[in-house]
Amino acid sequence: MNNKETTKQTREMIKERAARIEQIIARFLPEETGYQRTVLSAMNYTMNAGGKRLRPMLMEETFKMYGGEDRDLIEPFMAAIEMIHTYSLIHDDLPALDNDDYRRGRKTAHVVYGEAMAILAGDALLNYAFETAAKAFQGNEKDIQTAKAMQVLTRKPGIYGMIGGQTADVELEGQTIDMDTLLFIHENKTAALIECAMLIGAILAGAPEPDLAVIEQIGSKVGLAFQIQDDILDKTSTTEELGKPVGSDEKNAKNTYVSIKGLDQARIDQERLTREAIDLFGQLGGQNTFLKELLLSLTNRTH
Ligand code: GRG
Repeated sequence: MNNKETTKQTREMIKERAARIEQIIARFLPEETGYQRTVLSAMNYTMNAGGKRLRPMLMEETFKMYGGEDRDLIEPFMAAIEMIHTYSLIHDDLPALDNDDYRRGRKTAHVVYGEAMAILAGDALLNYAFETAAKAFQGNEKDIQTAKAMQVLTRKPGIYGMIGGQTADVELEGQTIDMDTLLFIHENKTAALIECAMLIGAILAGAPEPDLAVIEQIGSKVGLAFQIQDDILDKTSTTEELGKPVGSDEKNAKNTYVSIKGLDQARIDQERLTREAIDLFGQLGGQNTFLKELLLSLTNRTH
């Protein structure tokens, strides 16, 4: 799983899946018509700017791991989670928050559409995500699973998840914090959405109840590792490679894994967490080799 040949093959598989996810997302985006077309255009502008599409990919692969086949169930949720993620990026870049001008290699929504419209586009994407996910209800026995997936989609990005973490992150900027507080921030602002993606994939495929707790733990470790890598790249990468400004954390006096533990320890912990996540797959009923390779590839991601 670690040799170069597999890595190249995995990279190609990731590219192929991301391209298919682009097509799925495109089918769920709103038409830019009517008096509200400016906000619709701002939503689509950031949704269409690319991005790795990691969350829908993790959702789909977890779904497949449990033999999920019904595309009408999974695809609305795949589009929905990318909408929620994209809303969080639009709001995170606003002048009142990180005040960043570039994202996904493009000018940010508030630079192109103005601050008011960017706020509305973020709000609209969050709401439209639930409108989109609700399309998975089919009026049959599967609706019980869909309702359970919907509960996860409403909770993990909220005050007991992403918004909760973001609140502490913003409020504690410039202050010295301990590791437990940083872990609260990272677990919630970033890992919660990764957990959300994987849990929904498992639930919609009918995974056994005991597996869900393990999936949540995998998502938590992967999410933390993912945020540590984000902190590392903000320090070591370039704007061209990342498609967003580097040094944003320092500019905003952010507490990061790197600022507390240093680069070397951050790298060690990030790899350890990924390894622990992969090991947890041994406790699951389902298996998906590509999913494990995808998670491993995140340890050396460059953007
Ligand atoms: C409601 C005012 C208001 C703000 C909310 C919740 C929130 C803003 C922001 C969430 C926090 C956040 C942006 C965390 C960062 C998570 C992270 C590492 C994002 C980058 O994800 P990638 O690398 O991005 O998957 P792409 O562009 O590839 O999709």
